[in-house]
Amino acid sequence: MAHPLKDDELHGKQGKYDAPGGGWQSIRATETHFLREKVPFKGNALMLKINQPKGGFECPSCAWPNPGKPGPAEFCENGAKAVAWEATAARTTPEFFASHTLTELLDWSDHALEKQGRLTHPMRYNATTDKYDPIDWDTAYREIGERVASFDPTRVELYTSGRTSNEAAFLWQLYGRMLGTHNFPDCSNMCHETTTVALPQSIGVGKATTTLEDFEHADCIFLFGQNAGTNSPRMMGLLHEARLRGAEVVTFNPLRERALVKFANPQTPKDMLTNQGVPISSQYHQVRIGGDIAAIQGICKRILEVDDEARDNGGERVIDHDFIAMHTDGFDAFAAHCRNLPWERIERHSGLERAAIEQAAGAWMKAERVICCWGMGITQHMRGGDNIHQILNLLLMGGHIGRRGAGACPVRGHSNVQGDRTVGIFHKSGEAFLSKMDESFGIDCRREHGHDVALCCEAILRDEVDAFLGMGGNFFRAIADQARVCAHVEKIPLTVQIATKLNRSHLIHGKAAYLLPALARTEKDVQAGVEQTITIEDGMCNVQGSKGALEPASEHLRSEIAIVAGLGKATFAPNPKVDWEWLVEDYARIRDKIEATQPETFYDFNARLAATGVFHLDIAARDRIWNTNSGKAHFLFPEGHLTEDESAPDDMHFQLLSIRGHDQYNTTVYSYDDRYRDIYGTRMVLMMNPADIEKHGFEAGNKVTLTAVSDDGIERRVSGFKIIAYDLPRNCLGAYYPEVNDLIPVGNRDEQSNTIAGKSIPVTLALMSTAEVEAETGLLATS
Ligand SMILES: Nc1nc2c(c(=O)[nH]1)N[C@H]1C(S)=C(S)[C@@H](COP(=O)(O)OP(=O)(O)OC[C@H]3O[C@@H](n4cnc5c(=O)[nH]c(N)nc54)[C@H](O)[C@@H]3O)O[C@H]1N2
Ligand SMILES: Nc1nc2c(c(=O)[nH]1)N[C@H]1C(S)=C(S)[C@@H](COP(=O)(O)OP(=O)(O)OC[C@H]3O[C@@H](n4cnc5c(=O)[nH]c(N)nc54)[C@H](O)[C@@H]3O)O[C@H]1N2
Ligand SMILES: [Mo]
Repeated sequence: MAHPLKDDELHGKQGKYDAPGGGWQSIRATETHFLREKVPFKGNALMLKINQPKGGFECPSCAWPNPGKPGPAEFCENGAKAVAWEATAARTTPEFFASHTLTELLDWSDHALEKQGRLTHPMRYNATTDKYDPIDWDTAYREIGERVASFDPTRVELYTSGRTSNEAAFLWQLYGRMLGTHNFPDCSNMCHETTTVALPQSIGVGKATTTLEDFEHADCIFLFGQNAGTNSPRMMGLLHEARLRGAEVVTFNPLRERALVKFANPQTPKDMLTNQGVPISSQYHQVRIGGDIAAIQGICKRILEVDDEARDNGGERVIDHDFIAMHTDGFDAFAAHCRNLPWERIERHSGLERAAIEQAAGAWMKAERVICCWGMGITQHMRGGDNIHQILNLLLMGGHIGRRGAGACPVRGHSNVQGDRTVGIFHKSGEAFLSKMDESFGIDCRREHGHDVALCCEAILRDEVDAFLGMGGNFFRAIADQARVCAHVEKIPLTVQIATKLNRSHLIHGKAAYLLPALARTEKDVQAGVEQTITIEDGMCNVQGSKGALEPASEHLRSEIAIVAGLGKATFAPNPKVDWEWLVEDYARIRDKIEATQPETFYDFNARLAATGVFHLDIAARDRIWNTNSGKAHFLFPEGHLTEDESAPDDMHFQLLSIRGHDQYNTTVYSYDDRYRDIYGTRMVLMMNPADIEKHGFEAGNKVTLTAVSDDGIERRVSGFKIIAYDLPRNCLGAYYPEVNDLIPVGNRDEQSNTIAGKSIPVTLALMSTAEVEAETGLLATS
């Protein structure tokens, strides 16, 4: 690529003097974050309890699984940040709320809000003073319960963020179903819902078919749209090991993510002595944003070419035809589609050269065991489901499902986002589960489908929501079309947020509003005199116990489970089959109920938990049992797509992707630095290809306004982003989430699953005038 800037002037550069991902900087960062939160780090017993199967707590950060035999310090830099952030010595007390109106707090940054520390008291909004006042729990339960019970249940929304335990999530959906709602917007609707919907269409199950052990046997690992170094750092150890034993790692990502280029494993003495690290990706393909369908079909085309040639010349076949014949359907149509695709189109749509795609196909053809991993770069697209189908086609062509060392590995986000869905947080639950719920609790669950995140936002926009209750998370900051949706929230009669720290969603409130502080996962949860264990399910389907180790941040905190029970008791007339207090006294009783509603999945739940502390849920596709309509795995592809020019890249607008920085957990901003991308002290940057900067008459350092391209006639723009030169494909831009969320139309989502398309945001750019920049600087100076 011809850059007007030299490589060493690029942000995120990866020249030979650059530090690898991980390494000493990672250890130093871990200590710094503990110090900042005034939590002692050296010899900290807390960190020795993390991710241990019995008696330890599960890291509240990502969903990457624990190894079979966890090391004594089984955590990563970003897990440590999450723990330090939760274990902070800082407190957001009633005195804090007494001295700030919510209007005033709205001007604070996300970082400043959460930095106040842990919430300590239940609070109720006072419209006269525009402040939160303390309230006692029983009054809060009673007032909320009475209001909620008075509404039309189809106008009540129950949001869930993925840190919630299985037990809390199960009671949460029970609460909703008793009410008569099926509106369960869930953070997965902005995340891996695409996977949950598309993967079963291909192979009959919506979860990973791999275990960690498979990674030890893989010859070739594809990484599509996933930044493991920041978002699932414990995966890096496995990739590091895979490379050292000669496996190929083939990455498709518009950005050169530092840890995927080179990584020094903090657990490996040699890496730490030299601070050199190991090259992680043996091939790095900077695919155009949204270009993965073309890239993967190109790989498949190449594989077919080689296989056809072998067939004609009596050579060794590279496609697993026996597997295809026995286990799949749709192959012939897919093969014909790929054979007919002109290379010119593949190159244009993927942004990759034919030779690069052939090289990736070469790695696949050499390998006996292939794993494909993917993250938000695949799911958060208008054609996210099609993306996933193509990844599965690539696996199915080689019979790479149900084989040791091979499989499909969606890398999930929140530590229990997968489990929340498994136990029943779902706006489209099926009859089998609902009838068991009815039977177990003597209720009558609503059968019609309810709202996911996108439908909930649209209901808010139509002023059709009477109550919004959030179990964790930061809904009003994480969603698309933020400004538009938030402008309607003041019309909602009741908003309730259950949280650990203050965030923007607590300031954007309904006419009546409550903020209820919950125990965090790192904290001891004592009920009826006994320390309780909760469970979570990681991204590879392991269900495990977690027991907090710290004293609670405040004596007034209640567990999420106790809070739902408190609300339940205050909302409903007594029901002999739902004894809320009895359930809270011993969380094993909730697990028994989970088992009763899903006996095939959770048989012997408590016994299996007690035996080993962790068990793997059965995944039929691992045994080549395909729970699809036809009983076979399916080759699926979007008919017509890529044969027309409708979505070809053009020069008129840019595609913007929104990503996480290294010092961030979703809407939680730990600091303004992103070490891996060489960006320090600010998040208001726009990553842009140097040749595009020049072509459009900008200069690095210019401040610009981004305007969304959409056909609904609504103007969406965000300003104040500083252009930085970055190594990413032409016509592609990168910026941080949630800073750009105002730009994303709520209608911009995956066609099949409704997942917000946070990685394909068509935008145009305009230079800010001097007056605009000055006005903005003035604003900053006064806030
Ligand atoms: N420390 C930390 N850990 C986290 C989180 C966090 O915020 N901080 N968040 C958690 C959550 S909820 C989630 S869902 C996960 C998210 O983890 P990731 O899935 O890694 O999420 P993103 O940061 O959004 O990064 C997506 C990656 O996809 C690439 N990408 C963007 N568009 C495309 C495309 O069109 N094609 C391809 N091939 N690649 C593309 C981006 O360059 C980026 O590297 O992490 C979880 N873990
Ligand atoms: N543009 C764009 N938008 C995106 C994304 C993107 O990549 N780009 N990513 C999407 C994705 S993948 C996701 S998952 C969503 C995230 O959406 P959410 O899950 O709603 O957001 P978080 O930022 O994870 O929520 C942080 C808050 O959770 C609360 N919290 C933390 N721990 C606990 C706990 O143990 N209990 C309770 N009750 N509360 C707790 C704290 O108060 C904290 O402020 O954002 C989505 N939005
Ligand atoms: Mo996520």
